[in-house]
Amino acid sequence: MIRPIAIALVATGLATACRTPTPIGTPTATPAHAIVPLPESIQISAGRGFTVTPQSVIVVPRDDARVAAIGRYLSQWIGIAAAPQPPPVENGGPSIPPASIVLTLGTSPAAPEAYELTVTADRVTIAASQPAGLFYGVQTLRQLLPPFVEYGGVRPDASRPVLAPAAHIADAPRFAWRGAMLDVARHFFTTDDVKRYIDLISLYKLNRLHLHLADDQGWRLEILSWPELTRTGGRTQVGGGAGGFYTQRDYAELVAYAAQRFVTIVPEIDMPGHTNAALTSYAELNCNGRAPEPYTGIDVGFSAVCVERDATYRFIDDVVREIASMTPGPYLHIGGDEVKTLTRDQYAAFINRVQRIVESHGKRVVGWDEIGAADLLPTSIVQHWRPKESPAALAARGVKVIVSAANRMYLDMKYDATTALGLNWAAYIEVRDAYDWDPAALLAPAPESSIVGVEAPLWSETTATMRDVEFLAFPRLAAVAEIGWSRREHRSWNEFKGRLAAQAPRWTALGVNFYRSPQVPW
Ligand code: TNX
Repeated sequence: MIRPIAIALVATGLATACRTPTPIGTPTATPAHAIVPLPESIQISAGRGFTVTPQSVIVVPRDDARVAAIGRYLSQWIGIAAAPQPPPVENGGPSIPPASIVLTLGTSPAAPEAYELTVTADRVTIAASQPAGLFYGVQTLRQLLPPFVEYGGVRPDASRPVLAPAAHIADAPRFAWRGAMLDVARHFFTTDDVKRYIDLISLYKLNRLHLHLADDQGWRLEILSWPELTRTGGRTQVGGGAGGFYTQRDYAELVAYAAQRFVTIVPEIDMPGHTNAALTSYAELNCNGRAPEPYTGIDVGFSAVCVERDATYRFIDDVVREIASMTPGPYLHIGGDEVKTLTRDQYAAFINRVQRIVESHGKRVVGWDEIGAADLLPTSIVQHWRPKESPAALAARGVKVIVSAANRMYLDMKYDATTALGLNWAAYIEVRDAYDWDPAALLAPAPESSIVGVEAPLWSETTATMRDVEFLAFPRLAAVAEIGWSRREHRSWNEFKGRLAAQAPRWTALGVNFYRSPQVPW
């Protein structure tokens, strides 16, 4: 039996919703709903919808802090009282007040991250077997509500009701790994910037934030046993700006913020290449024992730690140990890309040794697809990025793959030749290019189970501010989210572009600087 804690809503809207059902897949200028990513099954009915009223409560089970936190998260979008109320008890048992939003954790739906959302005139119910499922149910409900809820702290009144259409949704993701990567090394982004990115990606049910924490141009995470990494290596960025870094406390704050939104932080320390910031901080990591000058350009491939020196492996062991101890998630990304100064044997031996270091600190290796040249541990995950290297051969070896194909998923690629920001070495990627393809085709004939999921990297050579980042990420990140979550056979560009257009007022309310692609009927 549920013993509810009631969270009172301050709301007065009383209007009703009336929608006509529209089958999924029908191209339509005014979609029946604008949920991104597309749920597995959705029925919107013409009946009276749900309206938040002054009597509405968000009901969460007692004694479950995780679900209570999800209830508080939902409350911020719909104008809310802060204090939980004791359960109203009638006839000796708890009763649920009218116009409630009820979050229940049970045994069904059983699939990881799955949820079921039912909206009727007098109640909204979200059911899941894991808190993550409840969180995704809440994100879906948020998208059924009017875009103005995104301003936050809305106090609805009768002239502007907060309502959701009557609906039944049963939903679960296609892939377990639905990621975004932010390069905080080429340009530094503050903890507030990163939190904003976490907020935006989690609206679309992405669940991994890969932070590219070290590269030639900057080292961004405090390592107590090697303090010059941030003291020296943290002070630069592309173009010569001041750079910056996260203290271990900042990082813990990011990990916690992400966890509340069911996002796992995946820290990356790129090695053996892309290491000039470390090499300039510590002379002993260089084969010639001399520290190079700091680097603020955008070339790649010129740097590498000295793979023949013991100091290098002491350094890596210390760095991995400290990061592993601050990272509750199971993954540690070791980079491994674009090394032009080592032989193949040197490179493979280095990756083999680093894999064992990472494993000894209890973490699972993720690396860019070049690490396929090493003897991969069964737990290691390869991140496919180079368009010309097929990941099918890796999958045939039984390797698990994250698909980040640069010509489809790199958010730092320009939309077209006129885009002011970004690069174009892999492709121009308009919104349709980002959406209208499928990762399973890249790995065929290997089964879909070889794919852990998808991830969209955003390299920051050309992006200095969050405004820049948002312009490249939106709307393409929403396309990536749908590829990661929704079934291939349910996806169609013609239908998607209508739902994408309907995100615009939401993004405007959130202050997102998005690209108004001519392909989308905004
Ligand atoms: C390739 S993707 C890189 C990065 C660059 C990016 C720019 C990868 C593993 N390496 O170092 O920033 O291209 O698009």
